Amino acid sequence: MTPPGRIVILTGAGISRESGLDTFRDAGGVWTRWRLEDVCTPEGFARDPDLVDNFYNLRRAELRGISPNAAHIALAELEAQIGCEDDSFLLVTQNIDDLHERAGSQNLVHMHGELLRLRCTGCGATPAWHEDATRQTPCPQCGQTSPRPDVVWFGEMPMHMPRIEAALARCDLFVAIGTSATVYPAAGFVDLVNRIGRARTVEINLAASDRWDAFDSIVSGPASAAVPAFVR
Ligand code: BJW
Repeated sequence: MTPPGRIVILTGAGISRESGLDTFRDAGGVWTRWRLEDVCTPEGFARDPDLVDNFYNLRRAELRGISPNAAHIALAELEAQIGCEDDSFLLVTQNIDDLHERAGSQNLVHMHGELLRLRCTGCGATPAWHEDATRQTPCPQCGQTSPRPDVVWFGEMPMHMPRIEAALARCDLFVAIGTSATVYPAAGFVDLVNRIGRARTVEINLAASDRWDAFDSIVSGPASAAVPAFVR
């Protein structure tokens, strides 16, 4: 691909599907096995923190023994090829897994947080965390035992929004990969670009998302084939 200028890539659970992680809303997805009200809201955490710890411990365990796929690698190669000074290439992921990092991506933001970090509700530190967490897990910074997953639940503000919105407003190409576009604000990024930006917009997905008609073009197919073909 001839670099078209500034690029913002948005990824969702579909990009990690072929690495072995379930999506949320497809058949057999995470929300068919867990009630999101129980494990993905501040209210659910207040009601039963042990259940939420268990949910994220299982999700953390799923990361062991899996690898980035060709889609993650193609995005890391694209970043290396065009550089990322001043967010000229910004990878925004909704995913809390670390597969983009493992593929070599550097200029990325996790707007829904990171599975391999805890957040201390006492001092706010977000230490790296690869083990099972319990209610007795101490914060390495302040020693308090009040951890929560460093993830964004429904009703909470996604992370890095000013930086993301600034990049969307001035990019030349916006590509959404493997996301159902049901969860806001990410689902509305294409509208923001269409309203105040200038970018060409492309959706890459196995099946058309809820917002397919807001994009200039659609690429259908599994991410591991469609993303390398698109970026090369
Ligand atoms: C493949 C593939 C392959 C499969 N190749 N593709 C009413 C209207 C509008 C908004 C709201 C509303 N009521 C409430 C809201 C707000 C709410 C919201 O959007 N709710 C909707 C459900 C309606 N949003 C929030 O609360 C957010 N916060 C917020 O809005 O704050 C206020 C604010 C105001 C102003 C500005 C900014 C903010 C927070 C949302 C937090 C979401 N958290 C989760 C969990 C994170 C931690 C964890 O993982 O446990 O994030 S929920 C879950 O959904 C996770 C995902 O990141 C997110 C999106 O899912 P994703 O990635 O799209 O996955 P799927 O499964 O939905 O789709 C997979 C796709 O892949 C499909 O399209 C497949 O076809 C495709 N696919 N295999 C390519 N091989």
